[in-house]
Amino acid sequence: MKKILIAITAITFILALFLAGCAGQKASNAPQIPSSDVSAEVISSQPAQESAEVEIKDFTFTPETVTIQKGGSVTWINLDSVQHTVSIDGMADSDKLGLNQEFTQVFDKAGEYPYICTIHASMTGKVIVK
Ligand SMILES: [Cu+2]
Repeated sequence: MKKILIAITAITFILALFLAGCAGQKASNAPQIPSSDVSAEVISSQPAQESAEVEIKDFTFTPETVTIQKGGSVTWINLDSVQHTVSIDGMADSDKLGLNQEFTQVFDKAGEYPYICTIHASMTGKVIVK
């Protein structure tokens, strides 16, 4: 009985692979959206996450803009040996963050929150809360 079950499982598996192969072939024959459009779509339609992480490295916030959902949080981590801050206008101001130090802020209201590093005015970023 066990052997039969194994055989059925194996056949099902092979059949599934075969069907997947056919489907793949069909898809490649069908008219396709140019791959450049696909990647653009992926970037623009990236769903908002509940939380995000921003790396501070080489005097840059990366990614410069993050989109999160209401109630989510953003955590910044400083990967520079130089100190930086995360100063969100009218909301929060991290202390000076040393190497590998983190700062987390929760965002309860939808909106756009530009922020800067008060030590290096050229360092800017934005949190979009949806
Ligand atoms: Cu800085």
